[in-house]
Amino acid sequence: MTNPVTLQPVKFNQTQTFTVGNRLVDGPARAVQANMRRTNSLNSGHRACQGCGEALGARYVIDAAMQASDNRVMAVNATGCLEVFSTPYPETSWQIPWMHSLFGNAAAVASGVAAAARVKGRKAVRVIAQGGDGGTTDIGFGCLSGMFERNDDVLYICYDNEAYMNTGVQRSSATPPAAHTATTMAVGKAPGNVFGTGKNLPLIAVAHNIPYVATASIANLRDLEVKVMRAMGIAGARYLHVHVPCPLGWGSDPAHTVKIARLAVESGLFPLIEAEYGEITGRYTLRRRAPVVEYLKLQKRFAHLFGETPDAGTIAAIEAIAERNIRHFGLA
Ligand SMILES: Cc1ncc(C[n+]2csc(CCOP(=O)(O)OP(=O)(O)O)c2C)c(N)n1
Ligand code: SF4
Repeated sequence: MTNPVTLQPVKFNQTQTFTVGNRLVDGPARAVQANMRRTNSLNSGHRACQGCGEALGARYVIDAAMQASDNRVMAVNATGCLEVFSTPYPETSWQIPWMHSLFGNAAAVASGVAAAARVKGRKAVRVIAQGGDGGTTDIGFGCLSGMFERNDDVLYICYDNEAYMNTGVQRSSATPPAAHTATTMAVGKAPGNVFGTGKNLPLIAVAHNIPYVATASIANLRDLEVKVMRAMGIAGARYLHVHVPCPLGWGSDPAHTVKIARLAVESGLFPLIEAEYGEITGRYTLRRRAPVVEYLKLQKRFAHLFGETPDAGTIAAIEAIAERNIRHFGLA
């Protein structure tokens, strides 16, 4: 299916940033969050921590999904921070039909909701599933792979904060090498998460040859919106993996959330790519190559690398990961 959604670069010369609030362009070309008719579908009053990247990402995702579907979104949410902070019983911040699944079965529940909508003839209803990296890359992985393999008509969004944050920062298979968590070695020769473990879920999704896969970041919110809208215009299984820094789990200043996300992208550690039917079709090329250490130094989970004698070997190994991403995806 061809997809007409295009990204109009933001042209605010005075800001030189990735700002999304472009109110000066014509209505239809405006960013969703700059549109007076945005739905505010993840509304105020939720209990996310100050500076939560996941709350910011979900807000942009859900309003873009609503705009792209003429407000006909049903969402299924795995257990995790997003679910817990948005729905303290008996309240909810969601302004859409929203269902809490178990921790590991959001993809399967969403597949069932999409099938029910189809059987009922509700063709306009669009189903999304949401989960954290633990719910997606670990316990929910089998259900998600099945959803991909059956090409179920669901957009699955993984909010990747690189650990199980809701339950106290345990390691997941998306935790990066050397990062300290509650369940990685705190001291010793090589503290933090071990190298060579974990999964690259965006590439695993690409290997399922599904219609659409993309990575996105709260560092570039307009790009995130556009990818959601593209995905919503495609039928079948789609996967969006969004990088969302977590001040509590990463030990960072809440004011630095977007800065840290940007450093992850601009250093090459978190590549922004798109793929259709198993082929890489889009990549974000780096504007200014940022040093990996700038990214690491803003987070206490990497503080053990920067003692009196910095751990040059481990830092170089992390830099090599960024280098490989840049080479592999052609980002420079
Ligand atoms: C079967 C099962 N095991 C464990 C839990 C406890 N649990 C709830 S949320 C969660 C971690 C969620 O981590 P993640 O999916 O990464 O989302 P985040 O909170 O980081 O956004 C865990 C372990 C559960 N609800 N169900
Ligand atoms: S623990 Fe992290 S992901 Fe969870 S609400 Fe706080 S900042 Fe957000």
